[in-house]
Amino acid sequence: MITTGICRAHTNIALIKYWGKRSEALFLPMNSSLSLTLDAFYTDTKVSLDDRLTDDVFYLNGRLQGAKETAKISRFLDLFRRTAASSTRARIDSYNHVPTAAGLASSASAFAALAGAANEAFGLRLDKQTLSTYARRGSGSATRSLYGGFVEWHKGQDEQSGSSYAIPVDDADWDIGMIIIAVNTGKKAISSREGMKRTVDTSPFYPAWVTTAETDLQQMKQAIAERDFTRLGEITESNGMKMHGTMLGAVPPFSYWEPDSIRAIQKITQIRCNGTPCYVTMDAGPNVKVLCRYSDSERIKEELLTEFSSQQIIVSRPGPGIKVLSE
Ligand code: 2P0
Repeated sequence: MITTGICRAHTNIALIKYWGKRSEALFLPMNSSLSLTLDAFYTDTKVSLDDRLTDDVFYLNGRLQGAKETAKISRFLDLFRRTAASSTRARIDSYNHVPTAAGLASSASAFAALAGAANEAFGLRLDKQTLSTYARRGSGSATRSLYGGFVEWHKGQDEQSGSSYAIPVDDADWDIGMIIIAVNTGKKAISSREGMKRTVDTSPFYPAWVTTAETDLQQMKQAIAERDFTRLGEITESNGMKMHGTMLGAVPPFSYWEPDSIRAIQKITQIRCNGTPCYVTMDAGPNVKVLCRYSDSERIKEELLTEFSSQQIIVSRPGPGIKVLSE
């Protein structure tokens, strides 16, 4: 017998960053974070439970994946198998609609879509908040992809896995946009997992990051409630810069920035000085994301075209939360 579940999840970009774990095993973060889900990038995943299978089988964009990739997915599905008291193996078919040219990590949408599809296939009927705690165990940022618009991921208490979940903050339907400037889409030398661990373990700036991230989060939630775009942008830019600052204090120090990242930041600063509000944020890689009013996005893109090619610039509106699909 085959039982299936299909789910779509969109990726998200953090405006208050998640940087550092207090439990690596449970993916419990040191600080709460807040993101914007994006419409332009998503993953569709189908989980087919098949009692004839002796192992999980994982296809990504139509290609059969190797032992290492499949083991990661199997470990994740084990969480669902445990809850469902099932030992049935699955075939997983996943399609990433994230242009490789965007240089965005797809782990957020990937694990959120897989969690949604597994929830359906195993017939668990877990609510979204609970499901976000499962998605978290695949990749921290996936926690936030359960919901659309602005989403908060609560750090939770102590070692209590169930207390670290996502909640929707605002559906972001008030002229919000994001522009991705793809500076370099190659694989990075230091994974975010490794980078955050080194920062937590060695950077003297890290305690200041944890303290100020909480204040930034409270102020950002107030700015969102008041629909104060300028304040939202200012906090976004400042929080992202602080996260990157912690890495310069690590031993040995490291940075994800490249010369073109700085060129993009300077261009955005110039556009802002000329009167169009737009603010930069960067993740564990060299690509630059720009928070802007969606109504300004084409104008900003025009200006960026003086420095970057049109393939390097992708504009997105806010996106929705996970959606169960049918065949
Ligand atoms: C974020 N990043 O909040 C932060 C900002 C990168 C910089 O979440 O180890 O792939 O799987 O939990 O979620 C990227 O790290 O890390 C990330 P794991 P993840 O979006």
